Amino acid sequence: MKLYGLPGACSLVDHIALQWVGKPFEYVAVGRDALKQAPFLAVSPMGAVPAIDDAGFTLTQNCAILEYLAEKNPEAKLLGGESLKARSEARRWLAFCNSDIHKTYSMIFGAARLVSEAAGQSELSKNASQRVREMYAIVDKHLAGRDWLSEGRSVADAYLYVTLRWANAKKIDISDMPNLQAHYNRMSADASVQAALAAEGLK
Ligand SMILES: N[C@@H](CCC(=O)N[C@@H](CS)C(=O)NCC(=O)O)C(=O)O
Repeated sequence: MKLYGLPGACSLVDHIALQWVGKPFEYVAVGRDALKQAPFLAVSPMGAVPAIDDAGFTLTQNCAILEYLAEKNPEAKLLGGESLKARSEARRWLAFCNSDIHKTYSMIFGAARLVSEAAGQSELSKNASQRVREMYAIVDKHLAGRDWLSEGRSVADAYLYVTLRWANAKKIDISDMPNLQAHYNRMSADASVQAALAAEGLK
């Protein structure tokens, strides 16, 4: 199994998941320029990470990859438990992280791709940051009195964690959200998370 990623990007979610699975895999860091060049485009037509290659089977789109890893390795309980309720709850928060939180960050990271004027870019970035905070407030409320988004630890927790690293980088203040901060600390203390970060040259 090969995982194609960019250090600290959303592919870190899959990297953490593979560490939780605990089976051998290879992490391939794709350079920014290589993303849009033919060899990688043959794997990922959007020129985006994550992508996996599992014995010749290539797959893109983060949720599809995470579901693939979960189905292939049921013993790792990557969907937060065995019950339908636990798995559905993990999928709910996975979708929220991927389709809502992540895509709003894409407007912050990619403001210059979407708007040409500097003033417009900074307005987009400011408003998207506020929107991210509103989404985090929903997650903070859900996490009250619980350790994980679903019944047990799941790939949704890894996704939330990766976006919270972006919050730090983009100075999005979550100091008024104690449950979210506790979740971030819980994930930071996880040996598999630390191993994935170290392998990507991060801390
Ligand atoms: N819908 C895709 C989005 C993936 C995505 O946005 N990847 C980003 C990194 S977090 C990327 O590769 N960006 C490079 C680019 O688009 O140029 C998924 O869920 O996998």
